[in-house]
Amino acid sequence: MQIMKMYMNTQWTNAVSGEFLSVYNPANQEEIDRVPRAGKEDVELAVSAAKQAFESPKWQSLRPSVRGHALYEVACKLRERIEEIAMVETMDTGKPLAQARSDVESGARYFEYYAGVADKFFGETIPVAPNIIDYTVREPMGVCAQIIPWNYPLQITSRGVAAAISVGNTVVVKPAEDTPLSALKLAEIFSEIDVLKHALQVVTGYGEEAGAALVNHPDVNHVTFTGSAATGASVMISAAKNIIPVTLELGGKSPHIVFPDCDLEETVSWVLRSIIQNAGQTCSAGSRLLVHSTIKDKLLGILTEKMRQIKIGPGVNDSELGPIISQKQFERIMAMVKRAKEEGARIVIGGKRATGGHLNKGFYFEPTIIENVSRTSEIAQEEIFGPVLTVFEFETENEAIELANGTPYGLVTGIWTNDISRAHRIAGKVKSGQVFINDYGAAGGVELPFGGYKKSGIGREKGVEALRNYTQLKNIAIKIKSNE
Ligand code: TXE
Repeated sequence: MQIMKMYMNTQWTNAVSGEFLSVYNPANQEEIDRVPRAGKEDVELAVSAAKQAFESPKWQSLRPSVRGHALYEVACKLRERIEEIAMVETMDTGKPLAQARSDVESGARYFEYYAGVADKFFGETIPVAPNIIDYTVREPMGVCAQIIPWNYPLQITSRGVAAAISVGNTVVVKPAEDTPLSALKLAEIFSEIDVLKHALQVVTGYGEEAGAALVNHPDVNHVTFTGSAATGASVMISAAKNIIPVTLELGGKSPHIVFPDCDLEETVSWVLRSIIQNAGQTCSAGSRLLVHSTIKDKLLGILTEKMRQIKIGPGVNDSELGPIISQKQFERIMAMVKRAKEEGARIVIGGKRATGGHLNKGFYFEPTIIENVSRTSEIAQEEIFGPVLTVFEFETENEAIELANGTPYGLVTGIWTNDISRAHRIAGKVKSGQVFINDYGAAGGVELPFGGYKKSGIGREKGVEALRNYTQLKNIAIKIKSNE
């Protein structure tokens, strides 16, 4: 067990109160580390350091290409330390090591990508009148606060931090209390790079304490939040009081829509992967299977067989399905499945805690398929955040679209058909921020804008689109005097 410090103003510090919070390995519930339990005073120091860093003449006079080059150095250092940081992420989140490695690589990709756009996100000239030259410039917001969840800590921290810094902001990160370690590893990397060492502050602590203090701080100019819709709403209320913009990436209830003319093997493999990955604790998890009645039984037969073979266990053991992050989250999944059963749902496979040997030390949930549920029931409507797939059958294209759109969320949709006209028709009608046709993920796609319709969020992250969040537009008009 290690006692860690947090990072602000280039220093490693304890909380002003001297208090700590414990960090547990979800695979066995053992305490692995303690990190400072930051409160309002610590947030005050972190925001003040970020503001000072932003306003410093050194930061203000940096060429964008120099910032970009420094971000590229972060990417290189993440890749150099991939094994070490992946292990930290696995111990902290419980996720399989292969997934954690892929998360570190994605983190590196974000830094590499935003390193490249640092000097390529520019304004426009606007034709107004012959004697007016009008142009726009994109200026950084200032101090950006980023509240990170526990499901993809390093990836989500990297995507926000890299984008915000690439266009000249400085950042205060508040990682989730369950998983603060990889953000501190990232801070270690920043501390080694002269150009960037003042630009990032990492404050560890609880959401209601450090998180709330951060999003309410009057010197914060933008908030990025990834987490639950309920907390997202409260973050938005805080931001409203200071009239600052928010980017919210919230939950989902994303559907796969499967037609009889799909490539069945390929479809099954992605449906499985999108609900098993990270034990279903993924905002874009494909948690609803909408399948045409004529292939439902065949598809469920293959899927169930594949689910039976999933290797469940601690992430360090090369498993495919790791533990649920915490007892609280595990109980939430159990309770939702129980309520579904009470309402008459049929459990096709799973539906309970996975036990036996070392599994008893963590909270593991069996890969689960549920059917025969009402379209308005909780399990059909609400994010479950576990490896639980709910199945619905449809007859017509319109019914599939209605089902797909029939939840409060709208993050991702997967469409599986070889009829390209049908795929395009549906892509145009589903209310979701991202649509995959005969795929689900587009190879990670740091380049692609990502975000939700409806309660899945506000704004877009990833890609060049994200840079709109982190800049404000200034319009400048110059009158040209006539020489007559
Ligand atoms: O989320 P919270 P929880 C969903 C998923 C999950 C549910 C609950 O359905 O089952 O949310 O998870 C910080 N002011 N997602 O309770 O509370 C907190 O410290 C400022 C989807 O863990 O939203 C953490 O850093 N910050 C999701 C972060 O918010 C506050 C990922 C997320 O915690 C705060 C995670 C406050 N008042 C959960 N209260 C996704 N979109 O991927 C908490 N926090």
